[in-house]
Amino acid sequence: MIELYTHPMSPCAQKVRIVLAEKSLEYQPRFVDLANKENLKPEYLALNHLGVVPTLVHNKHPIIESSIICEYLNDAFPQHNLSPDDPLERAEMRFWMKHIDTKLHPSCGALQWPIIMRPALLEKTETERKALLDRIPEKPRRERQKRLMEMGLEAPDVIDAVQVYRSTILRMEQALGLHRWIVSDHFSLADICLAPYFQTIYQFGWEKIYEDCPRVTDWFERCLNRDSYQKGVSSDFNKELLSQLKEQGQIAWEIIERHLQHK
Ligand SMILES: N[C@@H](CCC(=O)N[C@@H](CS)C(=O)NCC(=O)O)C(=O)O
Repeated sequence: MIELYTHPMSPCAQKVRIVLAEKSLEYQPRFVDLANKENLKPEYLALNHLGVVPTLVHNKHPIIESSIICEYLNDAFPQHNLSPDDPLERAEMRFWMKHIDTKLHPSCGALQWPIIMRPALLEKTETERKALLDRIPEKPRRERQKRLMEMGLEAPDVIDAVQVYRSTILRMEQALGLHRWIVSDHFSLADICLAPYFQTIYQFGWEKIYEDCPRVTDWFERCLNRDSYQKGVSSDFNKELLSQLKEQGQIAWEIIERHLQHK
């Protein structure tokens, strides 16, 4: 029995959903309302003390941290292996996964959160907002959300985020010149863990950020066309939602473009 605590727009939850689909595993999705901070309720914190999605529950054991969940699923369900046999390639895959967790993920949050989550919090009173944000368990995340709450896309975090995205894209372009997928000619967890961060670009219509990188363009097209991506990610984005996100993305693009030029 597998349960996944998830949110449709969470890139870390999307990675896990792609792995589940690659492995043809059935699971029970449990929606966590992040905009209303359901992730900070005691019953959720009892499962995941960091108060974030995703959380996988397998045979009643909660497993947290998206990259660890992806590796866990790959180990527990060995059919259709998503990790290279070669130790060097496996190390390279883990390097990408670490880069994603420590750098690309917070960057994606800085770009996406002001557009997706901030509006719901703005509807609350200042006291309610403060009370909710004060409950975020980890200090760096708490402080960052407060900055993003106050300044939106003008927060300093957003400048760094755009630069991290851009340098990641350039490194991917190099890697994809050497092999068909990120770490070898085989699709791996490195591709799975990167792809959702390009969903953010795609849903907001920010593809200009990699328009000079033909290999990255082709790589994302190939990810997008996989059944696992369609099932794990695209199925949550209907036409209406996509056109609403594109509209919001267009407004934000002006700021992103300005940050791209920031050296
Ligand atoms: N390192 C964690 C990061 C998880 C994370 O930041 N999740 C976000 C959604 S993508 C979340 O739950 N945010 C809720 C919040 O910040 O209040 C992982 O990879 O699982």
